[in-house]
Amino acid sequence: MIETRVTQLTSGAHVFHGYALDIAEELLKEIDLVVSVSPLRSVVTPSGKSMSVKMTNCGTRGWVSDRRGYRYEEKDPVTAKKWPVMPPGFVAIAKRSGAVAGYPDYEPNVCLINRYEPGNCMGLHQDKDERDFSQPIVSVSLGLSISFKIGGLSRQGSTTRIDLVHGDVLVFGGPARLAYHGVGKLREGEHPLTGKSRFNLTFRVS
Ligand code: MD3
Ligand code: FE
Repeated sequence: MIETRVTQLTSGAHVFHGYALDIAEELLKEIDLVVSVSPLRSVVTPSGKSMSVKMTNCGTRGWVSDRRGYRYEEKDPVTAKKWPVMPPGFVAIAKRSGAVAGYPDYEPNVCLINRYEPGNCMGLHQDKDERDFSQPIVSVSLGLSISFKIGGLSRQGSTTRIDLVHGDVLVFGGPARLAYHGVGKLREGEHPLTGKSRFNLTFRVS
């Protein structure tokens, strides 16, 4: 990688534009492998609403949601087996992204895979089900673009908006680790590598 354009969204939140472009096709093949073992599924929130985005996980634990709450589980409740191992391309992009953002020892144990189809969205929320907030979250966007919003530590207050495009990597550490964030509705479109969809990988230390 010869140069990386970086945009700071808020204190601790940075976009590394196109940082995963060189590995995007490998990541998409690896997503297919993970999904063939632990399929994408829709989940309900504790209040009983179904999330529009479909999701699965790989790594030593996985984020799950049902009427009982949000939590990490060692086994996939759908297959009753361990989650798939994190594929090598996932490990590579997570480590490279942590390092470029100033976290040279970053070793996430979980990757949540979200798949958006047109009309799907994710409302403003915090990621606070993990056990170590000193470690950043790395997010990789693949396929169709989406509008992303990030605010501060309270739901009220101003937000910053940016379009996330194929290959973008975001790193959220320090004060941004617990920031409110969400994405708008995925618009209709066709991406040469993903068709009518967007994938987001979020690497976490849980
Ligand atoms: C800022 N995913 O899975 S990615 C999520 O596009 C999630 O699928 C969105 O929010 C998506 O929890 C947004 C960017 C992102 C991910 C995690 C964050 C931003 C974040 C955690 C803390 C602060
Ligand atoms: Fe989130």
